[in-house]
Amino acid sequence: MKKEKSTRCVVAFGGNLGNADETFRAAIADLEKAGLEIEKVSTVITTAPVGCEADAPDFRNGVLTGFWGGSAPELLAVCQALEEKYGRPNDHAKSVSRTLDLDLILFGDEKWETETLILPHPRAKERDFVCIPLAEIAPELLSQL
Ligand code: PH2
Ligand code: MG
Ligand code: MG
Repeated sequence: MKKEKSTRCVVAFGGNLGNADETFRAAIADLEKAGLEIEKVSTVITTAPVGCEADAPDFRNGVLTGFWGGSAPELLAVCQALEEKYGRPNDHAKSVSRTLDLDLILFGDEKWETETLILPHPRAKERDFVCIPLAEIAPELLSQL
């Protein structure tokens, strides 16, 4: 059940290096330990790389919905710490293959536009690898992208 004062949010996860499904399982368990109340996790799908180097391996992608008791920047910080924990360098460019990418897509109906956080995620609605899994678990949120 949804906790009082918590915000329903969407986190997308992706990766194309190492055992991505195993990394996702571990990272989602860590998100729960950090206080994210997981509502639903989508099926993980294999997707062709978008905007990456020509020889980049296929990605595995999914999304989850959950409830978070803190702020959006606090959840972003947890996501970034987990990206590092699972082997992704901090100064990583968008186009580079990675073990784990955790992107905050929606945080309630909050709009953010800072150096480090833009919400809703600015590219999510053009990305099938976000929209297809989101349509599976929370189709009512697609219109908020
Ligand atoms: N992430 C990117 C760039 N390209 N392509 C796919 N298929 N899946 C991703 O998660 C992805 C991407 C930058 O975050
Ligand atoms: Mg991303
Ligand atoms: Mg990212």
